[in-house]
Amino acid sequence: MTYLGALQRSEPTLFSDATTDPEPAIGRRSLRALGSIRFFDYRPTPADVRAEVLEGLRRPAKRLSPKLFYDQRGSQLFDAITELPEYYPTRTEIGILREYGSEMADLLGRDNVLIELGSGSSLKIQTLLAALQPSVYMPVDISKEHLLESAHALAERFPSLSIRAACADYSAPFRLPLEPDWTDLAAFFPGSSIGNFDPADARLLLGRVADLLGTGGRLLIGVDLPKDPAILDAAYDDAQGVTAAFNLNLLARINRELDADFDLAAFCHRAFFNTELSRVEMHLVSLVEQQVEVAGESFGFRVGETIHTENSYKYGIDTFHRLAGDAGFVAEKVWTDRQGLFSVHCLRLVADASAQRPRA
Ligand code: AVJ
Repeated sequence: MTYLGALQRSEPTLFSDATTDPEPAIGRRSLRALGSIRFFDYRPTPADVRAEVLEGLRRPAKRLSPKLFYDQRGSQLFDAITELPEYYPTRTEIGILREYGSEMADLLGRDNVLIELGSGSSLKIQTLLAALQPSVYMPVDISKEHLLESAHALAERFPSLSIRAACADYSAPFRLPLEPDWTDLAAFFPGSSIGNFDPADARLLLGRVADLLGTGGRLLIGVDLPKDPAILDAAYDDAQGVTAAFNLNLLARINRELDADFDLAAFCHRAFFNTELSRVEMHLVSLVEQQVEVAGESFGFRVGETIHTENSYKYGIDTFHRLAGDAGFVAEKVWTDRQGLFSVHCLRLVADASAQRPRA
């Protein structure tokens, strides 16, 4: 198996083990009528998910990766979060994309292969597609059903768009269904999903994106800015309890998929801004002393003990530029909203980053 990197484009048989689903089972719409969607499945296996969950729960400070939020239900709950009055990032970023879209397209280049990491519902890209006119749009997301549904909805709105959807976990080295002769690549990484990685892992991920793009490649990336902790606390602990349901769904998912017996009523959602580390943390707090069985293994919880489920780092503009610089990117332009809540950066890869960086 070859991962993202220099070898990738010169190895034609690379993706022969991907499954291309000719007619995904969502509704009765015919693929042929929708133009071109191809689907590639590089999802983590159930065994991978089990191993990762058990590893996280065995730690003295229990943790679970935020990528585990996004099963079908979790993706729906996330979409509901993006519409909450308290959750400013989505609407703020979309406002920035609407306002400066044509300028962004000028910098990113047109008629290229546009890769979106964490595409979710592919709503944001729709504000840019008319300006960007990519030759291929490649959404990458870990949530299979969500990715398929979004690709179909997009194909209906943009019938001439060529779509290659890849279901993959980009938090580790990952593959993409690229063709050897595709040389003009650009990447879009919205939503401040980069904030889910701690800075060292964020550097590694940006480095993998750099390897993929090659010198001269452009990355358009959304980054949430540090701000009044009261705004952040509300954004991650909304009055309607949607974020709490999103966090607790992680336990419901583990119950469903890993034969576990988490009692959802025995845990509660906690979110707060950690000023020192400039990150919002989300935890699930055990309300009682309890034992939980997961895939045949027993885990003890003390009263008040937590499972750390998410970090969402907030980077000032200069701090983010230094981080991206470590992966070989230079800042071409940064846009923010008028209130200074959120930023969108256009970065350009100045040199062959793989030559400069130590390999992970
Ligand atoms: C998907 C990483 C952008 O960190 O704001 C929203 C996820 N978690 N509410 C974020 C999330 C709780 C979100 N990102």
